[in-house]
Amino acid sequence: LSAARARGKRLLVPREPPRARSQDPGVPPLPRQGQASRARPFSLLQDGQTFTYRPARGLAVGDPRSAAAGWAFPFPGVLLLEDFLSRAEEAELVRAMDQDPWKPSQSGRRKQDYGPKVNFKKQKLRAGCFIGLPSFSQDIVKRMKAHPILEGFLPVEQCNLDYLPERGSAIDPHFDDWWLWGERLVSLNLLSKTVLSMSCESENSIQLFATPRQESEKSDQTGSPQTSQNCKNNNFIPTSACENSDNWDVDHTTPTKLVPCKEVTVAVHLPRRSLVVLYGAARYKWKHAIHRKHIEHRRVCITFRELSTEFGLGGKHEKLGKELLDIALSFQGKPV
Ligand SMILES: O=C(O)CCC(=O)C(=O)O
Repeated sequence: LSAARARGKRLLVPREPPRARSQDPGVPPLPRQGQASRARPFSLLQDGQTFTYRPARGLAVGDPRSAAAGWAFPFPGVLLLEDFLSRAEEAELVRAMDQDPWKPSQSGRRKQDYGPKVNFKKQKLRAGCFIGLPSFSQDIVKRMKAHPILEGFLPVEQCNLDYLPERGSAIDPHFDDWWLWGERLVSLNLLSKTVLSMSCESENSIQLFATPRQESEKSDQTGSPQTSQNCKNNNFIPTSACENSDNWDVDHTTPTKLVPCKEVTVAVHLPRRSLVVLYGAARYKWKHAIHRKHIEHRRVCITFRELSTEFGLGGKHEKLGKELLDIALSFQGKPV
């Protein structure tokens, strides 16, 4: 455990309670408001995928074919690493998973769980028949921890999900539990690309900024994201772009406008064999979902979750947390 985590401190962004804020979600203070708005109709409800996340810039950029074209806002809390696994590693992983039975789950999904027995409603937790994460995850966990954002990441649960278009597989917009699971949610996207759809139910507004001409022109016609070279192939160089602190030059002359959060969705394109981490605002302020229409072929997702600070050193349930971590990190598990 890192020193900060050992003290039970949040490493990345302070978690805020789910209360209303005047301005939202995760939009850092930028230039003065009240600049002239562009006189353009803005009926986002017709189009659920209005903004696309651009990993290289940490921005959600208006879809060029929608009314949001020409507008953008900073979207912190997403780390996307392309080509996290090789094709051979992907094939081997899926082969290993397919040797164990998949259980039917909600919304046309199938699942395999490696984790403690939890009753979220009653906030009860025990090891149950959990004997650890699977051996095939040991190297993956080691590799992901090499990334600065995942420093000290100790997964206590792994959930494999299997999506198929023929089953209409999807997952509705949701937050992952806040009592048990810690800040960072780490997912590997295997076998086919998909889109993680981010939405926000807050009553607040988002401040949009008019994008410079060249920013809009960078939007590719396929809707696929542009990814920073620095974030590719695990050769991570922590530049400001990768850290989501946008280097797009916004000043007080940039036109701005406020739009209701509820009308905005952000598409995070997940390439095959990529790893995505949700943390900070993207974890606590935005719900995430996979829509049926974004499952074109079989897709397998592996999500790793860490414990919340309540279960860490100095936390109320430190002893149980340690016990579960010892089990998880023995890497000798089978699905529960
Ligand atoms: O399939 C995914 O990428 C998302 C999975 C998810 O949101 C969950 O397991 O809670």
